[in-house]
Amino acid sequence: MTIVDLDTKIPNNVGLSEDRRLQRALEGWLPKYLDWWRTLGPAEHQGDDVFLRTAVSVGQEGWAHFDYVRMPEYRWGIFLADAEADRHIAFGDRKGEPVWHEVPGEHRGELRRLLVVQGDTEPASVEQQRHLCQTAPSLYDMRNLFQVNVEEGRHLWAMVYLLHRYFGRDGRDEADELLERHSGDLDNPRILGAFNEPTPDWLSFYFFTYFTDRDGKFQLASLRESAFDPLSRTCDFMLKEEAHHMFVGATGVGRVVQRTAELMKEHDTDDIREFGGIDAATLQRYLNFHFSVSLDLFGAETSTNAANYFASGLKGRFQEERREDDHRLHDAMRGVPTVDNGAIGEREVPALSALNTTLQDDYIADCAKGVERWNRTLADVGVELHLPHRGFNRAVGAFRDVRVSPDGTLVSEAEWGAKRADWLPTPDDEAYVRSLMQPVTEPGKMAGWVAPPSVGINGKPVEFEYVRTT
Ligand code: BYC
Repeated sequence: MTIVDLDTKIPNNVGLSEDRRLQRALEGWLPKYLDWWRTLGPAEHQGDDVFLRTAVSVGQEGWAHFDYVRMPEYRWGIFLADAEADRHIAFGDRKGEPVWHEVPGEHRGELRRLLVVQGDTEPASVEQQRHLCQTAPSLYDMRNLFQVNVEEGRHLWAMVYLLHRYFGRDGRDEADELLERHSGDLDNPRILGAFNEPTPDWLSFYFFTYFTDRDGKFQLASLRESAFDPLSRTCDFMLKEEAHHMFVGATGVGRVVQRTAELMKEHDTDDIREFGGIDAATLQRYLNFHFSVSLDLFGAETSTNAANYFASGLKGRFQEERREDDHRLHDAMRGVPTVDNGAIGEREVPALSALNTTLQDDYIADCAKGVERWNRTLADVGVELHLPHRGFNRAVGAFRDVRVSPDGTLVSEAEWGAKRADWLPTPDDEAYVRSLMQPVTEPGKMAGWVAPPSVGINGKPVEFEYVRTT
């Protein structure tokens, strides 16, 4: 069990005080991070007490502490899950060899790239969400937003630690650049597409945390398999925090769906806007948007990058060790979607080159579970939500140059233009949703478009004062 040091400037269980150079370098990055947090973190409430969870340990029990804290004073720490004794590489050409505790020279560039892409998403999401605190539907929700935000900040720290510790000067430069790119910045944007989209309202936030944070779950789970042990242990611990982010998305959308169903029943109509609800058709369009931009985050269906990451042991598959195959995939084949001669089809390719599709399949199956749950709530009022076809509204991969309807039919540009407003959020939807975004800051009160949660946080009641607004 690693020693947890909570009394230093940077709480950690990585023995920072024994490596003065590294400690000084990270302490030098800290003020830059805090500047970024103050400028591009939550737009308000930075001076308020927020009831937050702080990671203080990595054990099975009691790894987190809940208390009021002002966000800039949050104790962002560096935590690696406990090392697994005698761990061996579970996949790829070096399967069975001992895992690495340093970065092999030949994989330096690829590993750095993976850390930078992962690290870049964390502050990006905080930037995307910075204005949401001004329109929170309740103090409970505002607190959950801030919890997600501070933990994305900690996940940035997790990647910055690895960059500083294992990549020398290049790593330090990359760590600085993680604070210099900004979501939506025309000159210096974030690396991946979905992280440059705005998150202007709470409906978008709930769908973002459901779909986009879930990409995070699957990418982190793949990186947890890595032969580079410090990355594996870092991701292992990040996944603990990530679970709450998906809870926020799943229950957030679930609560909106519940309110929608209640209003439809009460007024016996689909058109519940005049009663202050979000109609199912609008929910479907938001779902279509967030699902499709999140699918882009998996890269192209076939990818030599993904094949190389796997073969060399850098990035495995979701739940690699539970899979029943040889974990090397030299001879395995699988189908991937294609668009050929005006038709959507499938072709067989080496499974190694199709690993982005394999991860996407696992992701889609996981996404479908929430939709099933929401549909149980909607069953009473006779409507259903659906995940659109994987080719719908894609900017990356096989479908990037074609138009596909939500039910998976190739359509012409003209048909797309005519139907777009049925399939993706319209300016009218966005204006309507925005009109609902009136802040509710009285403890226990809830905006009218979303049902209250069934339980509060950490045993507190829903009406607890989760943020002491001043
Ligand atoms: N946008 O070979 P390909 C999270 C680039 S979310 C822009 O198909 P590959 C979180 C690609 O980089 C999880 N560019 O891609 C969630 C490559 O460029 P180079 C984040 C894209 O490498 C919510 C080229 O296109 N973590 O944690 O197989 C809140 C060829 O592409 C995009 C990770 O993603 C795109 N969407 O797969 C907070 C894990 N897609 O190298 C946090 C680390 C592809 O030719 N990243 N490109 O210049 C990876 O494993 C891989 O980089 C990707 C792409 C899966 C993203």
